[in-house]
Amino acid sequence: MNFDVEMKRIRDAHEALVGKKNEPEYVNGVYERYLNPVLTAAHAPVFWRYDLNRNTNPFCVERFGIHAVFNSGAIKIDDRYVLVARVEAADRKSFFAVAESPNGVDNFRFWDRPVTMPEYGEPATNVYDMRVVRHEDGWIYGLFCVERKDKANPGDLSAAVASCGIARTRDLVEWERLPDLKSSSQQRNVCLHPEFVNGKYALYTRPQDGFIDAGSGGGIGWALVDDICNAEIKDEMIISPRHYHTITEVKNGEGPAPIKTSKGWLHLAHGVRGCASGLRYVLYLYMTALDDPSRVIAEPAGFFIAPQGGEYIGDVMNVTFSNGWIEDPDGKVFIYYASSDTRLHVATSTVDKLVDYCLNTAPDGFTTADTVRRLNELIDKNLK
Ligand code: M1P
Repeated sequence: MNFDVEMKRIRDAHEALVGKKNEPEYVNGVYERYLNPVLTAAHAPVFWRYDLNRNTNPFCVERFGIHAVFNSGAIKIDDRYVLVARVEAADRKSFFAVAESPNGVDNFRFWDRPVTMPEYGEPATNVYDMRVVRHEDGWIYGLFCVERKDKANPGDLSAAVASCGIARTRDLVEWERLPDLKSSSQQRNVCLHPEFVNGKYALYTRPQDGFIDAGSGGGIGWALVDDICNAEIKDEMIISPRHYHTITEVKNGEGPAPIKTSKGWLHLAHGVRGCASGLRYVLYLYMTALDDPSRVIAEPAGFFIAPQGGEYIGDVMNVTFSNGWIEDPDGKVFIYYASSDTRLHVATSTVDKLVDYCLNTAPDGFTTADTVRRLNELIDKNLK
């Protein structure tokens, strides 16, 4: 093996992948799905994976394995589309890394170094799924899941505790870690509302009894906190509940911070149901009132985005998940969603289309009879 030839092959392949133009693939009237994932494990820089010194790596062996790049926070900084991705190393530890693109659909390049997130309290075993929010207080916040071993069950090596880590930054490089969210239950999928509500910080929460099971946690919650530097949930109410025989039967969770529109706050969330092949994660939209972001005003039945084709396949099958979207000043929306905990995709839409979808798609009637009634209503209208 010639070291230079092999290293050139690796670099050329990486450059071809990162520089590949992306095209919209599937149009359903609401959004366009793009053909290529925007981030994968293979997008990780060559110098993260290889020792580039021929003396210490004579066989050109990968020295650091990157397994997956998926659930990403998203934010527009100047003209750049910036993602704070969940990168999972071969050792199953996730960390955050920033990647940016000039157009939001391709050419995403990682910054040279991953995020070095300061610890709070007992060091986390794993961190992931950051919701990045530009808050009206002037800071950019990152709220993310912090996973630690459940010390109450020392014999069960899969027993873990999930809580919400909170950090803030001005540049996505230097992060100030704030105390983890205090909550009487475990928490995952917590997201900060971008504006103050009644002078307080507002959180979308997801209370859960166990690390995996939502249990008595009834759905997506809402809580106001006085001080983000010492955030504690005192009162929590469920605003997007789970329902029997729907896409949210097992659990659900808020995605990125909602987008403010003239007709209400637009939300993206995930719903989970169980089936013979395991859990199925799909994405759905709902809207809340402008004057009260905790009051649901529209919740279309069913899923908005679900796995299709190769998206079904990956480390954790049958999963679509999103914790990042970006709204352009002209109303175009870039929805970053991951498939099967393996790779990250983009779909594009507009605020107008997403609001139209929410306000003109009937809610779930919870019975077959109601579904057939809704279908007949449309048929009647069209055949009249
Ligand atoms: O594996 C699917 C997803 O599972 C979790 O989501 P939830 O808390 O709703 O079950 C998260 O670990 C998420 O990262 C993951 O994509």
